[in-house]
Amino acid sequence: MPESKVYLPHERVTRGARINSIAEYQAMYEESVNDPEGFWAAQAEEMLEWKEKWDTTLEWDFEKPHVAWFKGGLTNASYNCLDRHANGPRRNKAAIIWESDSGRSKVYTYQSLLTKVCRFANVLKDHGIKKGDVVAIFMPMVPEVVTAMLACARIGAIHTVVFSGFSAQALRDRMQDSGAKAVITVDAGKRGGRVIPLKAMADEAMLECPTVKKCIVVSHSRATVDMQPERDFYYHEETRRRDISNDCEPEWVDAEHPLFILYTSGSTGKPKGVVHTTAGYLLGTALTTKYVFDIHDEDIYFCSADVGWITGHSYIVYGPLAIGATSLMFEGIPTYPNPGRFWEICEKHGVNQFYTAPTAIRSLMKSAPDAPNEYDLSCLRILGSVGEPINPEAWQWYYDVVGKGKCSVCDTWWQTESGAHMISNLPGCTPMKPGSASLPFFGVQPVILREDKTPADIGEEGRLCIKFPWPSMLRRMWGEDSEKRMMDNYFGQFPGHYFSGDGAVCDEDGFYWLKGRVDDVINVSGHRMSTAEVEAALNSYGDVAESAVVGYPHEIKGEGIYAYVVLNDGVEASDDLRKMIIGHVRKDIGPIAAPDFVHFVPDLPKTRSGKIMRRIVRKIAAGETDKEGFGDLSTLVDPSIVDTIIETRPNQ
Ligand code: 7RM
Repeated sequence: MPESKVYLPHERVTRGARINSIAEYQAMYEESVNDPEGFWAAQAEEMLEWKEKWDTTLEWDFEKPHVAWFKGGLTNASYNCLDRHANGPRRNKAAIIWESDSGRSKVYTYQSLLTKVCRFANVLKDHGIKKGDVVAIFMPMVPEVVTAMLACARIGAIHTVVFSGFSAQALRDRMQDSGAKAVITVDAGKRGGRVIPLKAMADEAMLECPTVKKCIVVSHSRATVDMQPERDFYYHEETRRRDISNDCEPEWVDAEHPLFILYTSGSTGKPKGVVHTTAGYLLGTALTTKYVFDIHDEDIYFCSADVGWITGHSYIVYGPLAIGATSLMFEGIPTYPNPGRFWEICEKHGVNQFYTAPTAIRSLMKSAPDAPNEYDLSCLRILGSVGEPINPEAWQWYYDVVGKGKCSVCDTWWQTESGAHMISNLPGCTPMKPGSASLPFFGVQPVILREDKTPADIGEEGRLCIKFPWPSMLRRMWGEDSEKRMMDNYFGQFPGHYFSGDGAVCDEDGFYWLKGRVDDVINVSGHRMSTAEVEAALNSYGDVAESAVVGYPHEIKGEGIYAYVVLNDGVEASDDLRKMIIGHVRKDIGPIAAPDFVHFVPDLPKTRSGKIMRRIVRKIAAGETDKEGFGDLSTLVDPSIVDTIIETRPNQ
């Protein structure tokens, strides 16, 4: 491991921080792992409000796997995020500040958000949605997306937010898999000045989703849309109805009642529906928001993620609102109308905590390295990073130029499945080593294992596993065979442990260094993408015989998508065909899955058992041409194909 610089938190961050000495962190961490049930029970009492207390704090068996926290307890996520603040001194505090693509902003107080949520919850009930029903949400970053999520939570319906950058077909797949009863969408989305016809896409998806009986449309862009009678209703018309009440008693649900499903990519072609439950998830997001971002009551917190991803769920909506913070959400993109947009927002609203992804940092560092100096960023105290390992250059720019050397950079490692931060420095106490996510959060027990399941040594790379349950962890996979899929994906590889899919090293100070995915999942601009999923899309194109997709190092995106494509006999490779194939993947999955490279090859390097030798295609994609480093090629059916592929590699 390279010798790294170490930075101590600046005195202005430490002063007033909830935890400002490493000894205090250590003591609390020890307590959390020596008596996890006692620790989490105390936190659950302090951080959440309960209609009724739970019977058992924890049930668990990682061999099955089975995990339940706070069973028998009754609560409601919407109540915890809204009512308890709206009924107290935070009544008129901003819950959500919404900044539009074009630079307008709107403020929703706890009180006003509660009323909106109650009215919309009543609308949903009126349309037949009840506890346990699944509601798909296909919306961009408009304020109503928060209302929609919390309205579902209020009545015990399970939301499944589908990223608005996905295609109609991706939406269809997720609505079919989840058995959604309704979909909430907008007429059209606006991003970076572009208009995306979301309602029309939902229409296309609904053609093949017989379970979806209702579609509620938020009017956002004044776009004309087709409205099908009995099925489609406008949000503004429904929520303004005179027979709709301002009050809606929350549905008190068991702690383990599902709060939402979020689809994420695994190593197979089909996205998995990760199920999160109410109390544990809310507790995990609330506690991490409190300690990792050290949010105080007067702070303004800005997370630049999209609500279509777990980061938006946990750190725009549930975590911040559960602790009564002000959460700023931004409709647009970092480079429109110019690459100073984030910094302009930070200045305009006096942002204290800013949370974004390394890919955005790299892109802004490259396109406008001095832009942060043109704005007053003196309110910033904490700079968060998430989605992939942050490279030391990007870390340094974030720390020096954005943070002026006076902010803590918090590198937060976690996953859709973990629900909340797992490994991160705490801003007021943990020394920062650029590129290391540093130390485990309270209650998190990581271990690094070798492939033979024995523990790796200090400094030795292995697989990052977790050996004890944490409240915000996924509970199951939506759909059939949940236990088997949980075993296959997470608990089967290292019996008795949750396996994250990431490689990592732990150094002599106990700091964790993440090394990226060790499975067939690639990380493109912080978005998880399964290579098998992109291959399935490529293979469904008529002229394509087969394909192999791998990630390759990309300056801005972290990893780019490199596709090897074998065409059917008699089909000529051409630039037009390449464009058509890329267009097909965009339509099938969405623009984020479009290959950066399509390399037409006569065949793929396959072993006698028919497996594509992935390490070879990975190396060639990364630009390696020296076969010496390729390892043993003798098991290939036709070793000469390797030369052909190297010779035909297009220039980047
Ligand atoms: C939150 C999120 C999860 C995968 C995970 C890692 C990678 C995320 C970091 C990171 C190194 C980080 N959820 N990852 N954060 N790697 N350092 N701080 O991204 O489900 O979409 O992706 O992302 O590989 O397994 S996710």
